[in-house]
Amino acid sequence: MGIQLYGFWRSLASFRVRVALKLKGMPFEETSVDILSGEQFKPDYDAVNTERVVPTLIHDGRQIFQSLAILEYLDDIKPEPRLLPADPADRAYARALALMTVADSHPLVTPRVRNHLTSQFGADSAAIERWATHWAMEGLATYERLLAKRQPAPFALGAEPGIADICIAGQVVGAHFLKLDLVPFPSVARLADHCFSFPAFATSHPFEQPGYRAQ
Ligand SMILES: N[C@@H](CCC(=O)N[C@@H](CS)C(=O)NCC(=O)O)C(=O)O
Repeated sequence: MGIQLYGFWRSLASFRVRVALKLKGMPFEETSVDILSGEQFKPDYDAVNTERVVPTLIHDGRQIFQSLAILEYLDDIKPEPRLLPADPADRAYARALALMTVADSHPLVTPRVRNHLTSQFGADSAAIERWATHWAMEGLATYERLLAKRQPAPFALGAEPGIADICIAGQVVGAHFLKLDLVPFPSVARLADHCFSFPAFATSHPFEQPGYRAQ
């Protein structure tokens, strides 16, 4: 039984898992769950992932969810090429960079947060855009400060791409959606350009997925 990914073209977390699978050369089939129309709440998907978010990876009859947990699972079942470095301090740094997107920045701009801002606080689409732009810029600025202290060479932790690069590239994908200028974030922009020169990153971009719709 092959690997199945439940994802959505627009989802940054699905992007992260697609890149990881492609870097590791693991073929997969993606099933789309339209999180904009509420398919994540349907009973069929609730049975797959009762958190009601994408992505979910199905492997060996197991349901694995949360993109960072999926990335680490993939490293466990297929260690090469490694997504996490072996050195404990480097592992901690890679996880820290990854979590800035996964835990700090991205959760603030998900559909459930945008919908809540609209339904409970009356935010219109312009206000939502300002909200998303603010948190996207905060994330980029944080990454810029960090990467300026430890310059990517050429990836965040050295010669090979890993979880940090995947998550930083995802933060830049968020900037692409918002059409943000990356000039104030030169280290981030350089790292992202390098990432997107690799097919695993480029072909995983939301704009390249079936179902992509321009805003
Ligand atoms: N921390 C989770 C985030 C999962 C998540 O929020 N996914 C979004 C798409 S990127 C989603 O399915 N949102 C549905 C919603 O907000 O209702 C991960 O990294 O997998």
